[in-house]
Amino acid sequence: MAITREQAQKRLEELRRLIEEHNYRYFVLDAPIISDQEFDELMRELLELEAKFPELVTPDSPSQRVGGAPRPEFATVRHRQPLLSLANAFSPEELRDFDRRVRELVGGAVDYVVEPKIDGLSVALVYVDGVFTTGATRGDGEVGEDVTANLRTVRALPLRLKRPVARLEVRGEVYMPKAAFARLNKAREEAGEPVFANPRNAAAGSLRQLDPKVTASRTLGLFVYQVLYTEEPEPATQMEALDYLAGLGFPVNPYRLHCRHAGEVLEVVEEWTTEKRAALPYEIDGLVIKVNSVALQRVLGATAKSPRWAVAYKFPAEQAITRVLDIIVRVGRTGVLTPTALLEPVRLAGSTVSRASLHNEDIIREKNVRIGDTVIIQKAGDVIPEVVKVLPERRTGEEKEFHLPERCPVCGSRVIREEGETAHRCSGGLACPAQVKERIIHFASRSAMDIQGLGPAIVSQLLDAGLIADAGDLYYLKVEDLLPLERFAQQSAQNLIAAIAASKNKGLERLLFALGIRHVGERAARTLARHFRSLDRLREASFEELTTLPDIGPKIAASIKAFFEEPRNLEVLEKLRRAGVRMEAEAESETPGPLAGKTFVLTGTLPNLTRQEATDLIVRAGGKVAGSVSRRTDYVVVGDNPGSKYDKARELGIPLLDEEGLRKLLEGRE
Ligand code: 1X8
Repeated sequence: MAITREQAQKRLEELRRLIEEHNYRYFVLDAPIISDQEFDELMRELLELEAKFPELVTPDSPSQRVGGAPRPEFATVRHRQPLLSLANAFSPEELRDFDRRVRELVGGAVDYVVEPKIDGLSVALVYVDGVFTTGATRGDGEVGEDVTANLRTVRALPLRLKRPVARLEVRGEVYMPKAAFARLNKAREEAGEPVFANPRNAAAGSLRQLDPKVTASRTLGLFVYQVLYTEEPEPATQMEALDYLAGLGFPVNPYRLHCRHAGEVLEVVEEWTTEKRAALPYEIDGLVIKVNSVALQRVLGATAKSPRWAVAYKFPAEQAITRVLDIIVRVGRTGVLTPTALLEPVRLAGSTVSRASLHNEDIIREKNVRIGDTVIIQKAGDVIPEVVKVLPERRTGEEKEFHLPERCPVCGSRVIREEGETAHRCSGGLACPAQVKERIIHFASRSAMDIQGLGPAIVSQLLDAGLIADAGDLYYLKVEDLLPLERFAQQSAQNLIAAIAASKNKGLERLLFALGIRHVGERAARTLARHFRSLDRLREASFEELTTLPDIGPKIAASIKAFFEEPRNLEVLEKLRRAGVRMEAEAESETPGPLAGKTFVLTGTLPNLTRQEATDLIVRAGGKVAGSVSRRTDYVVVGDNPGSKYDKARELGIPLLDEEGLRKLLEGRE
């Protein structure tokens, strides 16, 4: 039955209210009353209705939480009042000093509120008529970045307040929970991407993404703790302000303590330092102590940098001293080598620690960690212990410097480090047991060799049974090998063997992609296949020749060279060749381009074409572009201010072309 626009409008309003209510119960109150499936069902209905009536989508619709279109850069937002930072107190004595100053300035007794100091990123949120309209980072305190679209993806953030306050501005902290931080860093380490040093950086990195979909994929939380502006009567105390914010639907940290005097504050601080902190699912780096009365806050005012009515008490970092017994190297499934320190076991923040990540060789050099060193360790984000510093005064002279091995500890292939990267990688991707499973899954995948029926589970089974050790072995499998395995019967075994055999003729382009040469995606594989037309020619290509191709930059070229220099990879290629896997491109069925078989060299600036455009035109017409002039060069294309290639061409008597001459050739006019 067709639904009218009016009916849709009404149902949409209802759905939005329901979904946000359940969102609130789940993410703010932590007390859901419906199942995830029921919630998904409401969301699905909303999305379907909005798809039918796109003009009815509103900015406060829960559908907007999935992340909108990426933007080229952030707009800046000037804060209505500066978002100040807090002065720090590093000891109970400094807290007493703070209290003494406050009492002197106000001339009497003062009560305080103590709140956890969330290790995240400060944001200012603006609501107009109860609807979330703008959110900005703190920035330098005066001007921040407009991250509204990213903030919408934070589930705890109310898109609509429980009451339509005409205008409301609040301050809060966006953070990444400890578990989400650990998960994110693990994935990044495996992917060879730099890890975040702490949850704060991870939260900041996630919120300052130009693509809101990336933010949406990260788990972020929010606590709101300050009213910057409201058109309603202002709360008289910080305790009331927190109740006020909670009443509007904001997530407010449940740990807030009213203390009647500094003595109580110190007791609370002691309790938090020793026990409470470690039990929280998010990182806090201290406590915030605020004068409770807003009137007294006004009296106290602020210095240029921070309010006089609040202070941040910083916890001492949880550290321990131990010894580095050894440094071992793990190889991840993408080939990244990660050094890990094996430690003399020691108690730290509620658990026994016996290893610490050293991340990469740069960090080992920077901290100058040697095997045998006595070190201070600490738990970053209370999740991954890390080495803070070495105690050089405890050295005996027996300590040994550590270097990452030149050969992969798992397969013995050469270890390489790409320019501009901190990660070291094993270059024997095709044969390295640490990586081989992922490699084979990729090799068999749909856009690669497209071997039907060879998914992750079967690959694991074949590896575990010792039937294959690399992708080359697939082509030597027989039906009888598979029959004893679980999940295989005569028919399914025959099907798989047939699918493997059929993949031999998928062509060079797919093969090049399937090999999983780092940085060689489908596009680069196509360019390489069209240009070189055989695996052997590609293997012999110089770095120079590779980089003259469109889409092939120095990074890809270096990675191709490294791939073919690794004997373990060549062994796998040899297996593929002997099995009859086609390693040549098909004969072009189309008529050859007008420049087929001709080699060009470019020098100088052409009037209407960039170097890349000229290269593309020549390659597309079947020609080749080389980096230097030799007797085998057919034409040199000369622009303004040509270099020594021009002189060389004249010396060798190679025909010269200007842009117009090149165009004539391309069009077959000459
Ligand atoms: C920073 C923070 C404050 C609070 C919690 N976490 C923070 N990171 C709070 O007041 N509950 S206040 C603050 C600041 O003023 N710089």
